[in-house]
Amino acid sequence: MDTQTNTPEHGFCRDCLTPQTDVVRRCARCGSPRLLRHPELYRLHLAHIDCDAFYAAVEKRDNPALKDKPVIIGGGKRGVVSTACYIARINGVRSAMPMFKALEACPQAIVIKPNMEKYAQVGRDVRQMMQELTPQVEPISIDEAFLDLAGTQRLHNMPPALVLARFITRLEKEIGITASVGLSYCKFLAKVASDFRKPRGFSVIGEAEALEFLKPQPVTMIWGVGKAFASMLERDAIRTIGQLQTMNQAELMRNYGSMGIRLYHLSRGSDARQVTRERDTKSISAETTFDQDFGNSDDLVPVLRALSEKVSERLKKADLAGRTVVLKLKTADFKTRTRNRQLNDPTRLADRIFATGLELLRKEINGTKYRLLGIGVADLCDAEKADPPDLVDIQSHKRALAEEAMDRLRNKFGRAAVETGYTFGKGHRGKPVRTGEEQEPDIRHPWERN
Ligand code: TTP
Ligand code: MG
Ligand code: MG
Repeated sequence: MDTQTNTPEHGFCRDCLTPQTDVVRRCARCGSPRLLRHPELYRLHLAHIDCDAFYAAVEKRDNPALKDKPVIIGGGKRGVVSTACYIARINGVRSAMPMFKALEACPQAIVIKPNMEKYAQVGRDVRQMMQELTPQVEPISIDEAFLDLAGTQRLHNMPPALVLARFITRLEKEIGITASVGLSYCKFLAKVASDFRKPRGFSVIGEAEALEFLKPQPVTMIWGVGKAFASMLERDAIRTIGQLQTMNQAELMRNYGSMGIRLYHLSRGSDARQVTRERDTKSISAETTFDQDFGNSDDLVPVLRALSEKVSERLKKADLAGRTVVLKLKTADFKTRTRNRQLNDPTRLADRIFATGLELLRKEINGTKYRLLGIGVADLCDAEKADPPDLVDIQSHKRALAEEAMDRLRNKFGRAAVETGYTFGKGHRGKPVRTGEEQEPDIRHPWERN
């Protein structure tokens, strides 16, 4: 496939992904009119993906009888529309509209109360699929994220534009909802593009056309220009981005302070913000509820060791490390105790997590019986900053090296290949009644957080 030359007529079919080298109206292979062409199509790699009428789409997926009906998700405590499907939108229903108004506009609408847990789960499923495309995924809310696909051509054996189109077909088939894609060279225009032809849109804004594209657009298209700021600009008779393009930076700064700098750059399609991968996971932990209560170290320590290894494994997989070790215990009478200790340097090593956890645990072994034990790390950061060679504690450095060797063996031969003295033969690993997973990052809209 010739995906290197960026000739304007090159493109592909969004339904069957077949390359199109002639300017035709329909795909030669499947007949679909959904063809995508753009001179910069195979060069651009920064994308914004946003699901279409997200909550409503999930409800329609789960009840096919709703497919061709106007559906409104809302009601609940605040009595406003959370989202309306596109059929209801044709009738004038909008997000945040009071429900009585929405029903005036569209009396035949079917109103469904939001099921946040379900939407959050679908949001996580979508995000996980995104992470299979690139580690550079930055979730913005429950239904949208930025993705930087730079350098992924070799992994996927196709350019980012095609990877994205394939992703959308997978989303429709496997998750059962639709989304729109914006592809550009910067975050600002990728986001603008994804909003451009909803639903099931795929818009491309290239570098060469950015200035011309932005010229006639309203100032509200600029990130951070809300109603209040727009009316301030309106007082100065500024309505379009084109007008901002004619003003210099000093003038904009004089009139609008720090916002002036943003107006200057974004109006010219210049946005240097990088896609930063998701790092809002608060902590990574693992816990076990026993099938009987335990109070002595012989029983508790091997479990602590096994859980520390699990936490370390997850940290290593996510390329993260944590500075605070947190021990959690639940007593036989269901009281929860958490104890934590901050380390000098962030760690991702099972050995350090275990050693710190053990110090904390020793103080709690006093005849009390526990039904649950957990260990985790918080204050997460990049793995690069973790576990610097410890000049004072040579032993600990040696143990770190040994652990890395153990990891390599485990990767090669499986988890059970290497047992430490603490867990060997204790058999606790296979026995947890319930095991807690790491905390999920909060990808809800700010207004959904409490
Ligand atoms: P959006 O992506 O803003 O909207 P949407 O997915 O419903 O529609 P679009 O096709 O235009 O992207 O928000 C995602 C979800 O967040 C939405 O389905 C419901 C929720 N939401 C609210 O609860 N209240 C609101 O005011 C908005 C805008 C969204
Ligand atoms: Mg959306
Ligand atoms: Mg959204």
